[in-house]
Amino acid sequence: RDLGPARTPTHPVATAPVNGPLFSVDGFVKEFIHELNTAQGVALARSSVNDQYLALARTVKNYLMARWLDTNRKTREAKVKTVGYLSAEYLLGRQLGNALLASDLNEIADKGLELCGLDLVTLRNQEVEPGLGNGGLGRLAACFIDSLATMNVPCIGYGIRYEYGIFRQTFVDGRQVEQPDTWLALGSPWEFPHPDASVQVNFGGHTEKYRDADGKERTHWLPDWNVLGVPYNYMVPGYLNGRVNTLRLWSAQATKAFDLPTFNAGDYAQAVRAQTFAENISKVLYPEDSTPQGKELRLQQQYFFVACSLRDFIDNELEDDFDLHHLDERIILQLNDTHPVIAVPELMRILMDEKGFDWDEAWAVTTKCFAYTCHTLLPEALEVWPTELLGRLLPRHLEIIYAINEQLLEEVREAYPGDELRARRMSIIAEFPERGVRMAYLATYAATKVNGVAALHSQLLRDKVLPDFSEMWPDRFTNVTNGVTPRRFVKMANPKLSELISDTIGGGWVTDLERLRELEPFADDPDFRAQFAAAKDWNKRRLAEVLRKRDGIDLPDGHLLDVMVKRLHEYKRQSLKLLHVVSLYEQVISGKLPVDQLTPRTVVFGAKAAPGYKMAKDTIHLINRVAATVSADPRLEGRLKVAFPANYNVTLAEKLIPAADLSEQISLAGMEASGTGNMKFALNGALTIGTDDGANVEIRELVGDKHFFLFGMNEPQVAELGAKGYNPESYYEDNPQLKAALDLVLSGHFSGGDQHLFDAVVYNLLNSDRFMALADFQSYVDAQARVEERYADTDAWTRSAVLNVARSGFFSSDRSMREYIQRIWHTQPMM
Ligand code: B1H
Repeated sequence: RDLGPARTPTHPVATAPVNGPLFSVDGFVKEFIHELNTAQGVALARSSVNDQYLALARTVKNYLMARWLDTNRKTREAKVKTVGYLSAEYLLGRQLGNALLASDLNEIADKGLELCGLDLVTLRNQEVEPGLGNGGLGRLAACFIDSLATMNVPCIGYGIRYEYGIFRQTFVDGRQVEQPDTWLALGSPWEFPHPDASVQVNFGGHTEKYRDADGKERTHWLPDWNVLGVPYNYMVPGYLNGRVNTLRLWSAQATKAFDLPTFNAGDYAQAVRAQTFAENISKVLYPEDSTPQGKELRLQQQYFFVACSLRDFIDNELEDDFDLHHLDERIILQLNDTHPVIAVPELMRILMDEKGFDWDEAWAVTTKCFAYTCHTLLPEALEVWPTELLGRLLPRHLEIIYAINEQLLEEVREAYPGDELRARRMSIIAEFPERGVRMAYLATYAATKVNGVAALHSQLLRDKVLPDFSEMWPDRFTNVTNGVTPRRFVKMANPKLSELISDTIGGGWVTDLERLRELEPFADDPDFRAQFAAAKDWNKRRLAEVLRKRDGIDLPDGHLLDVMVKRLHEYKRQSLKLLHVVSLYEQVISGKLPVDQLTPRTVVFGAKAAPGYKMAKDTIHLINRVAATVSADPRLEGRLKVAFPANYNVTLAEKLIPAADLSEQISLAGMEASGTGNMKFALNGALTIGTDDGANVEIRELVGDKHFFLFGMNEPQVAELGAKGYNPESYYEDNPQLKAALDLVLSGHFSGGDQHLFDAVVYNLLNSDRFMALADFQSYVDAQARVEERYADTDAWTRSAVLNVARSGFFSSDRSMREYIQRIWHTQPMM
């Protein structure tokens, strides 16, 4: 974009960026009323809560603005290496609370609003969270950019500004019904659109060869359609450090508003078709978690944001005369899963076709600029784009991918002469079931580093998903265990616990989470434990209020709060949790278990199912039916309750996780790459019942076996059982407790007598049970008995909970970022 010649303002006010006069309550009130009057155009007396929220958001934004402009200027001047985080998802959660926290304005805002007769909590609750992600992968991106800003590391997060984020889940007769997520409807105060900095993105067409002035053969892409990418900038404020990084999300727009001749001819609908078509690209987030569907629009989204981002960085972030042979000195592009991997051939294309590099030069630069994170082990989650589709949409990129593959295969054949099978296995081009591009292989071949997201996952990645690559390039593979930001998920979400921690060990833990270790001795201090338990109780009461208002759900007092919140997926095994609930219930109503021996327990589920994932949706339906039946049955005397609040999201997580006693992390071993919810629970003093999977392994190692309820097969045992031949029905036949639970579902007890309503779920477990829930059932039930035993001893439970907090400091995303910086990115914090 043309910024024109540099300006040297003569008036002193113009040289210093604006800085809101917010250092006092008075200054705050002035600015807030000013925003309300001038931006919203209303008087305080006539303003709506939304007006007030928007004015408050702008007031905080104004305060951060000087720091943002300053950060940008300093980073540009320093010409340091930047992290370009490429992610199709950012599950940000609400912005206001985080911005207030990062700028230390909570107290001032609270007092200032009170003087206006307003209440900060009410205004904060007005914000609709930007749900621009599905689950863990998108939330991880949000935690990472928070940590980088807090650690003073230059980073631009690049992604898509979906007009509709993850769908809003509602239940109709217990079944999931999706509503569009209209997060922009009431105005979005956190974004800064820059239509003047739009970039063009091309699609389709064909390629041509030609000879350049030096007689070298070159290729030229002649696309046949294009769209504009409009950047929307978001602030990413560091915690109390004055740094504000940028998240740049792209929105698609038609290059031409409409086709005038067609319009003049009277065909209005036809005249605006191109516009609708273009704008579809950033219209909606694909609501698939872990199972990409391979749709054309999705490939368009992927190329769209990646092309915008590379163009933006090269043209707008680098100096005009920058020598791109040294691009790796200024950026490291982190590929958040395979979704942005089309950036690899895009950079090759730019360097060769636009900048005149020859192949080897371009490849040398490209391979230094990318690093790749894999987030899965499920084969169906590994993206393979049909060459037919890719070639139609991006003909030049497909050519480049073929050429990359030729080079790869040549290297393989040289390293392993005669091993043609190996070459075929490692080919980026798959031949079956149709010809397709294996994006994970392309990423692995092009990247400086490839990492998994927990120790076990990284090991399995090497051994099972990419064994040939890891054999050929062992040093390329590494692990960085995921983390979560302590700012949002402890300090903000759990103010009472945070206060207790800060009163006990000082406030340094918020940016140095390992300091939580200093709490260890206090696990044995009855006074500390009492305060710790009081914070948990406060969180439970707060949750009860939220669930009552939000969902009409009553949370009973004094229950063990047992929480399973995450996307609904068979491998995560919500059905196993449900079988445990049904089993407890069945034992009571059949008289096998006296009701007074039941530990009073409320089980909370939160889960969205991908709209096309039938088994997941049926499971939701069953959970809701069980919840209704169990919670209403007087024979349980209120000692067992199941609650399933709809539309689990970041906002609800911030209330649920701090209140939980028990964290359910029960995926089949070897299936959950890491998990990050597991970390949030442990840091908020919940005990985990979990399998030896993902980051659970590391949580258990750190908090200690005694303070973690392990159950189920480990990964080698799973592999062994699979190899031997798994027969789920034998577990049903051999285990009367399991049989009784499944039979109760089959009897129609939860479905008003309909004996077939849940056949799909039950017979899937009995006949196939791909994730071996029945095999782990008994072990799970036994572990739950150990949970109840510990819970009965309040002191012992609280002691374990304190130790979970004290020993989980490792799971800060600051630590994850430190590892990426040192082992993968080789970037420096500034100052
Ligand atoms: C994770 C995904 C994912 N792994 C495809 N893979 C998607 C795959 O839209 N898609 O097509 C969306 C998401 N998400 C999760 O990443 C893992 O299951 C978790 O175990 C992990 O904690 C998280 C962050 O690394």
